[in-house]
Amino acid sequence: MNINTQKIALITGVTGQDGSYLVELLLEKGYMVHGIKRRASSFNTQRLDHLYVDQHESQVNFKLHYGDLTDSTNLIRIIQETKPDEIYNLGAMSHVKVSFDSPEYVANVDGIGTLRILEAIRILGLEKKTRIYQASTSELYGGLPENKNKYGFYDEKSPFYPRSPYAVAKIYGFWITKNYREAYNIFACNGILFNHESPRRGETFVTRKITMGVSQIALGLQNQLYLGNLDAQRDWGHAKDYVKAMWLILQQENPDDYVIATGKTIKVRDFVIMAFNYVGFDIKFVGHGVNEVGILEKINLDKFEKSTGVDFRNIEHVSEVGDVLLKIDPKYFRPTEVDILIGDPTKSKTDLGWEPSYDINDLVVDMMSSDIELFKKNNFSLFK
Ligand code: NAP
Ligand code: F7E
Repeated sequence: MNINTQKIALITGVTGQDGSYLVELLLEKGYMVHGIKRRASSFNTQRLDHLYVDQHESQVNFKLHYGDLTDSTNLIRIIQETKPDEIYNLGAMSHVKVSFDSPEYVANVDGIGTLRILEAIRILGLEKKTRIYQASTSELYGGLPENKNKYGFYDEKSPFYPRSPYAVAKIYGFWITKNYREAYNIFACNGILFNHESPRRGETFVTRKITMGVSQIALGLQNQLYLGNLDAQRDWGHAKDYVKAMWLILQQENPDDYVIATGKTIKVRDFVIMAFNYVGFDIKFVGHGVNEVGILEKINLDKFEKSTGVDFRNIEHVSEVGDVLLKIDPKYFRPTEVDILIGDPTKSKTDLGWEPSYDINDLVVDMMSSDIELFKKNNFSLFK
C-alpha cells in the first residue's frame, strides 16, 4: 500500500464490539487504523488482541492511543497527530439500563463527547478533509407505536421520543452531528443503527446474557437464568453486517443519515426459546408477570449432542424435564421501557446497496456455538 494514498481512520470506542469488527474491515480494505482506548486497571483489548502487531515491526497499520471522550485536549491532540480521513465515533457508555444509574456521565460521554470530536475538526481546520460517522441509535425512537411509518416501521423521517438518559444523550449527538454538517459543511453522518449483536457482544446485553446463560445451563455449569422484561421486541442484526454499513455511509458522494436494520422484530422470549432450541431443549413459559417461569419441557438428545459435542450422560449437574430454567428478576426492569423496535432499511438498501447477510437464526447459531465452545474451553477438565 502506497503510504501517500493509504486512507487513515480514527475510531473511538475501538475496544468495543463494533470497534473490533470495524478495525478488521478497515484493515482488510488497506486503511491505516488508529484507535482510542481508555486506560483501565486491567486489560481491555481482548476483542482486538488478534489484530495487534508489535509496534516495533516495520509495517504497522493499527495503532492504539490512550484517550477519553471527556477530554477535549486529548482528542484534539490525537486528531492533530493522526489527521484522519474518516472518524468513526463509536465510543459511548452504551448500556441503557446503566444510563439510569449514571445519567450525568452518559450525557458527558455520549452527548458532549460527540461535540468535542466535531469541535476538534473545526479547531484544526479539517472540515474539508475529515469525514465523521456518528453512532446514533434506534433508541432515539423510544418505541412509540404512533411514531411508526404507515408500513409499521421506524425510518429516517419518524419522530424521536427518547426513553432513557442514554437515548437523551444520543439525541444530542444526533442533532449536533446534523447541525455541524449544515453549519460548517462537514461530511458528518448519523447511522441510526438498530440492535446488533455477535459473539463479541458485552455480557450484560440481553442476547449475550441469554446465549451465555443457556450454554452454561446446557453444560451443567449453572441452574437458572434470571431476566427482566420478556415481552420487549427488538430488530436484532449481526454486528459484522452493521460495521459494513458504517463504512458505506462515509463513502457516499454526499453526507446523510441512514437507518440500518433488518426490518424484522422478535420478543426477548423468542430469543430465549431459539437459544435453548439450539441445544435441543424445549422451553415452556408458565405464569404471569414477575411469577412467570420457563420450564424444561423436552430434551432432544440427538440435537444436544450434535450442537455441544458432549455426551448428555457425561454432564455432571444435568437438567431434567420439569426443571425451572428461567425466572424473572424485577431488578432488570427499566424505569421507562422501549417496548418495540423495528427499522425500515429501504433507504440504506437503495442508496448504500447495503443488505444484512445474517438473519436471526444465523445470529443465534453464531452466538450459541461460540459460547458453547467458550465454556467448554474454560472448563476443559470437565469436557476433555
Ligand atoms: P460497546 O461494546 O459498549 O463499546 C463501547 C466503546 O466505547 C468501548 O470501546 C468503550 O471502552 C468505549 N467508551 C466508553 N466510555 C468511553 C469514554 N468515556 N471515552 C472513550 N471511549 C469510551 O458498544 P458497541 O455495541 O460496540 O456500540 C458502538 C457504538 O454504537 C456505541 O456508541 C453505541 O452506543 C452505539 N450503538 C450500538 C448499538 C448496538 O446494538 N450494539 C446500536 C446502536 C448504536 P471500554 O472498552 O474501555 O469500556
Ligand atoms: O436490552 C430487555 C430490556 O440491554 C434489550 C444497546 O446496544 O441496543 C442496545 O440497547 C431488551 C430491553 O439492549 C433483560 O428491557 C429483558 O427491552 O440488550 P439490551 P437495548 O436496551 O435495546 C440499542 C439500539 C443501543 O443503542 C444500546 O447501546 O431486553 N431485557 N431482560 C433485558 N435486558 C438486559 N440487558 N438484561 C436482562 O436481563
